[in-house]
Amino acid sequence: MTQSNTIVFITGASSGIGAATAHAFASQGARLLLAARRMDKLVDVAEEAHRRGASSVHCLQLDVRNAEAVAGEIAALPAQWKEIDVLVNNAGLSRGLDKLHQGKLEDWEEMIDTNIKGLIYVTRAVVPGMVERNRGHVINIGSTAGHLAYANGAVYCGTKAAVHFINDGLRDDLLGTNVRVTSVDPGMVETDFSLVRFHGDSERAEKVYKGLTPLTAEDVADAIVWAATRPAHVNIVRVQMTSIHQANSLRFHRE
Ligand code: NDP
Ligand code: 8X3
Repeated sequence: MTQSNTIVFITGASSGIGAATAHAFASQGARLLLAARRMDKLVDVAEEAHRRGASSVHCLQLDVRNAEAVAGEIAALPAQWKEIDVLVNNAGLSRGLDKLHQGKLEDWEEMIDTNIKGLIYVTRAVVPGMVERNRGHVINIGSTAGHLAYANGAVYCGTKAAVHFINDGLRDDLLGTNVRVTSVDPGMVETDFSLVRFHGDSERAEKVYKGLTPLTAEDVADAIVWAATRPAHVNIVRVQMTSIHQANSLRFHRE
């Protein structure tokens, strides 16, 4: 159970796993700091979080790719929001499904800038306060794609492999403090992920989930909240999870 004064900061909270995580922590009465670029969507998530029991909610319009904005917004948080207990580094995306020698540079750059650099910027801004207070928990959203690369996904898989090692390196860096570091690595989850990957092509996005039962955003949120609510001396290193219709990032069962 999360304490009602626990501050949970979730990046990419406007949709999918981030929004579900906000709602799951809201049901535990947490205080929520929600960040994403689309403020209108964040406001909807915040309203639902209030309905579900969040103690309070503060929304931040933030593009995690902008290092200056990340540092500035976090430094400028009102005093009552500064002591972040749980950081969920969830903001991320895939763009395109192409061979490396044929894809678009701007797609590769957007994924690297968001999934790797954005995660590092937010971590760099939030973790010093956790170390100072000697408490906190960083939960990074990795992927099965970070364990096993699939065809046409080299850069996305590479970004999630980077999250895997940044997660493990950070845990080592924080050894001797009471700050915990966890990676939650899901397989296929039905969210806007494929719609974003295919630049809004909904027909192509729907086909990704055809004939199988994917994970839901709520399934992943459940694992995130579980990891965050273990006793303070327990550090869950990694939660790797797939639906029953997926064995790893290459093998699926479709009806
Ligand atoms: P969604 O597209 O539903 O959500 C992605 C979230 O990331 C949105 O809230 C979006 O907000 C935010 N985001 C993207 N770019 C930025 C940015 N530059 N700055 C701030 N926020 C940003 O997808 P998911 O919920 O599925 O994805 C969440 C995470 O889960 C990602 O890291 C993804 O890689 C990972 N993941 C997803 C899986 C899946 O199959 N769906 C499986 C494994 C991992 P906005 O656009 O408003 O900024
Ligand atoms: C998202 C899961 O397999 O679509 O990280 O890349 S997958």
